[in-house]
Amino acid sequence: MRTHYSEDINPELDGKTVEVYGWVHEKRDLGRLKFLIIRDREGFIQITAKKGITDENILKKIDKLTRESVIMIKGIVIGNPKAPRGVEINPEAIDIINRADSPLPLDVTKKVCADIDTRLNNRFMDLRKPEISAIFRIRNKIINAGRRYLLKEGFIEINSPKIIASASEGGTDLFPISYFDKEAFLAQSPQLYKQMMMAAGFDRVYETTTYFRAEEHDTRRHLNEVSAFDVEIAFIRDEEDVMKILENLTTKMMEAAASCEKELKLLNKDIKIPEVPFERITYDECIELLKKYGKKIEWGEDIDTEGEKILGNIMRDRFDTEIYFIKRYPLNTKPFYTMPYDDKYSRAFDLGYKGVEISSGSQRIHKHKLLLERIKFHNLNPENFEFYLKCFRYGMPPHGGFGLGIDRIMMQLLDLSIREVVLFPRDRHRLTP
Ligand code: AMO
Repeated sequence: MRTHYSEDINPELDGKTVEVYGWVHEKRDLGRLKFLIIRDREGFIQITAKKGITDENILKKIDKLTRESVIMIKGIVIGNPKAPRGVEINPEAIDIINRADSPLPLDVTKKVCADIDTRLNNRFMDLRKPEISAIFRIRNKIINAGRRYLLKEGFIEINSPKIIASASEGGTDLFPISYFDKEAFLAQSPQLYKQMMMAAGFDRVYETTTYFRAEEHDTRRHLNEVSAFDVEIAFIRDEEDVMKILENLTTKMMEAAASCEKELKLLNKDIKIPEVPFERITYDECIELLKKYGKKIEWGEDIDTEGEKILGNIMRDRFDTEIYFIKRYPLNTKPFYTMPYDDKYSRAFDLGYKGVEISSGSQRIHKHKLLLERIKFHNLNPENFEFYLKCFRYGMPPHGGFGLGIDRIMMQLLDLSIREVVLFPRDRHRLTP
């Protein structure tokens, strides 16, 4: 049985017998002295074997070991100022649990140097690097912090279907699947279902969910399978009530990331915690600002990737903030369920972080007549939405919500590409591993 993780072994344990399990990270043979560096989930520990002192059988086993083999070492802790962290183990027993083949498909001892495709093709190996697993420990922390915050605020976690019969965000980005004798798709969003939960009287729901998006993008910020927090809140006054939850949720997630000192040190990153409330600018102010910086966007057009990037720089330089809301978008650019502000504008918002959209949301339409009008305006067939529209005829409270991309917030927190913060990313070219 494991008695210690590597990191827990310190000079104070001098003389104690310990049992550690892990991978052979490095092996050095200096003739009379043989060193092993064992890596486990928490870090490294040096094993030092000496001819004349260490049992001959153990020395022979060490000779046969290949890098990345899985082993057990039982031995005595020795405080030694020359060893890494001032401590090493003199082995008394070694068990080669599973010998690794060589050569290795990827060198775990090197800092990130292989290209991203080689790394992703050998992801299990890539993830053995402490600076890579650090990304996923941070990810774990921010997801947990998000959940904790939402639960504390009275949200109920739901699981909506991922096999659906009709689109929620418009029809073009759906992956069709074969579903017996029917047409079906992978869900691009829990949108319609989380809204239906408002009619069901759940008041506040969230889902840690997957979006499947058949978008043709091939960029550092888009994937075809996305993780997100999807949130919906009833009895709101307007979109500002939703934005308050989103800015608090984001801050809690960032605080959790900032608390991962060991991981951030490995990644050489600092995280700046924003102040609440976040800066808010309108879409119109946004295109005015962009125009001043030489980026022309026609009113009613989406702010493209370049525009988003420039805006991120403007917000940093002029408003001293990395995170900001853009609100009051033109109505007709937003999905059918978005509440109008007036004839021209909507109650939709996006959350930008260092020049990338990490979340979008809105107050929703809760009146059946208006919703039907907007569905028709978007050239969608109301018959396909009957199961959803029905909820609006029998007591639907005012409501709103958002989707917060977990992959997006991670990539922006750590200034990495989206493929690096997802275990097994799915993009146009990658379906395995
Ligand atoms: P939207 O489509 O803007 O809104 O998605 C919400 C958030 O999900 C993330 N995201 C993506 N991340 C990586 N790759 C993609 N292809 C991708 N698509 C989306 C982004 C984005 O801000 N139903 C609405 C949300 C709502 O109003 O509640 C929706 O899905 O971070």
